[in-house]
Amino acid sequence: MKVLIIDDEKSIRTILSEMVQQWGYEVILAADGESGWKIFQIINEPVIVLLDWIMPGIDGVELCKRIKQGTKTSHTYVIMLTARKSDIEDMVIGFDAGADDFLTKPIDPRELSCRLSVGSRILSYQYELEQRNATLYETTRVMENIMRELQTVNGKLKDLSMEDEVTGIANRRCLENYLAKEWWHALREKKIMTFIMIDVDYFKLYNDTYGHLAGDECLKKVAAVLDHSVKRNSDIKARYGGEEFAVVLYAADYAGGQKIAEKIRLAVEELQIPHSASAISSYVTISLGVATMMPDPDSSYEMLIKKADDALYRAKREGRNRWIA
Ligand code: GH3
Ligand code: MG
Ligand code: MG
Ligand code: MG
Repeated sequence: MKVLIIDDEKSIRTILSEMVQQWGYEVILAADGESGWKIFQIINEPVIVLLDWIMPGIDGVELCKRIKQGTKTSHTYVIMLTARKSDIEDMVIGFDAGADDFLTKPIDPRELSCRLSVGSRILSYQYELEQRNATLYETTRVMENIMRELQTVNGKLKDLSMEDEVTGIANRRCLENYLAKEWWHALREKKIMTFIMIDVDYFKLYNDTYGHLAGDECLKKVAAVLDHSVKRNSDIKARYGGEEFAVVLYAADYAGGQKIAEKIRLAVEELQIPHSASAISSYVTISLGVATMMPDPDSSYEMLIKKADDALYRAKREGRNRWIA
């Protein structure tokens, strides 16, 4: 631990310095307030300042104020040295200036030793606390950065998600991926692709009557029907958007596609989800458009989707709760 002794009297500096050094402290001497202040400013570690009260130029109280207003306050323990028998008023002035402790001249070595120990103890404690705080601060920064990274990653993962959040079946992105891959697969293997576009009938009225949450529940039930009705791994069932779903069958023939469409239509009807506002039934129903294509180099799956969409439109026009192929 460093001890900075600032006193204008050479004899006192000498006596203090000898004692303090003998107890294992590292001593730095200053002969007046001005040089004491200069030296203090370049010390960058915990230091106990033995500070004479009465000095020409900058006196002890003034210097104490400067020291304690700086940023190194917690690294600095100031013991004021006063020549007078310590009177309360002086003490108040000194403590107001930021002094941590007092010693009255002539200085008793035993008292000085004790007070230095106290100062040293407090400084070490404060220093350690500060180091821990700095570590804590650093850790917090790191944690904050990690949290930010995690959020970005989460966002990216969400963007990459292949699942529809409401119904749990495949989402539009997943369907597009499937089509992009399986279209070429079917082209190579000369297999038929069947696309079934599905739309809930009068679903706006359903929401208006039962509320949006009930609407979501209804969509989950319809999705579950698709999930149960289409089982082959080479097929896919997906939420296409809003209240529209799509089923793609790989290598199903024309009749097979229609059979699945009817199976799905019937299964939804048989759920008997009440729909009092529907113009065609007292239950929720769906309309389906079925399209079939054998991929060739001049066609694309977009054409298949368009065909299914057109068929769905006709199913709607022709009365809903039906499939058109
Ligand atoms: P149509 O028989 O002609 O299909 O009539 P429709 O009312 O079903 O069709 P429209 O396209 O007018 O309305 C679709 C409704 O689906 C409107 C929208 O509020 C609702 N919808 C879309 N996505 C969701 C969803 O995720 N949850 C709920 N609850 N409703 C949805
Ligand atoms: Mg003096
Ligand atoms: Mg629709
Ligand atoms: Mg609809």
